[in-house]
Amino acid sequence: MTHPRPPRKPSSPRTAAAPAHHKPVVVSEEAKEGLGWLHTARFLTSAGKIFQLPQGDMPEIAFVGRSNAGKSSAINTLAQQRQLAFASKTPGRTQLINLFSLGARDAPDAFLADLPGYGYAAVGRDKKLVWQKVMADYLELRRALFGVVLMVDSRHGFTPLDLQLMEFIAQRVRTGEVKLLVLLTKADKLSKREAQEAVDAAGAVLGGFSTEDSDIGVTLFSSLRRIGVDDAAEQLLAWKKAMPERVHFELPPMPEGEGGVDGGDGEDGDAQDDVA
Ligand SMILES: Nc1nc2c(ncn2[C@@H]2O[C@H](COP(=O)(O)OP(=O)(O)O)[C@@H](O)[C@H]2O)c(=O)[nH]1
Ligand SMILES: [Mg+2]
Repeated sequence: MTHPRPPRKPSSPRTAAAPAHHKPVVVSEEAKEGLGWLHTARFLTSAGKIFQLPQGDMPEIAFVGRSNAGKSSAINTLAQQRQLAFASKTPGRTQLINLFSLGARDAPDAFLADLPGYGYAAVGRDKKLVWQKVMADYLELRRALFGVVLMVDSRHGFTPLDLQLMEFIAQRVRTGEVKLLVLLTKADKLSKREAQEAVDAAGAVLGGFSTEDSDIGVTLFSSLRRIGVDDAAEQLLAWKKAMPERVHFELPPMPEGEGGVDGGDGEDGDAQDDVA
């Protein structure tokens, strides 16, 4: 299998993101196509353990971020579905990885993985170690991981846990094996100047991961005001177009018992994630 060239060069962070208060009137064809693709997202399975996820060569895009960063909202906004992703409100519930399929129903072309939010204030050291293990296992086992979409609250910038996550993926990001898109979320809360500062600060962090081969993007984002949605959709479509031709894939049988929809917790998509 050949590795396709990244669609976009140079691969340094795209700091020329749309200004926070700019409402685009014209939507590019790429953004439309990207949103159309993302709209096909449908729930496939949940897994409490990485090894319960379907194996195969399906390219996967992982959504990661600190609890409350706006990850569920971003997924719902990009998929244009109100309740696709939701936060569990039940304390002590096993943290789940939710997997969604993208593309035609009979021929999915990618997975979207919603990984557990991290950094929940009430979580102690043990839970943090569990999270680290989950992330390490995920990155180890998901060989077909194609890209990571990292949600960072634009008001706070990269937190220590975000930087830790970056270290987990750094090697594969630097080689371009894993692409990275950083959404600076809740950009509607920032003034123009603060928005620019947020973009600059993120660019400075991401510069440390940028190489000739890397494919790293950053954009201001707001689910509330639809800032950066078209940008993100364009970027994800570019990823889709760069995905390798799949050799073979069949959906394996669903794991018994564990997993399944996080029933009953999904009514309030705004609830805060919990890594308990
Ligand atoms: N102002 C603003 N608030 C947002 C935005 N996106 C999410 N939120 C709020 O931030 C909180 C956490 O959002 P959620 O998507 O559940 O975050 P998650 O824990 O990362 O999945 C909720 O109260 C949301 O209403 C946004 O674009 N703008
Ligand atoms: Mg959530």
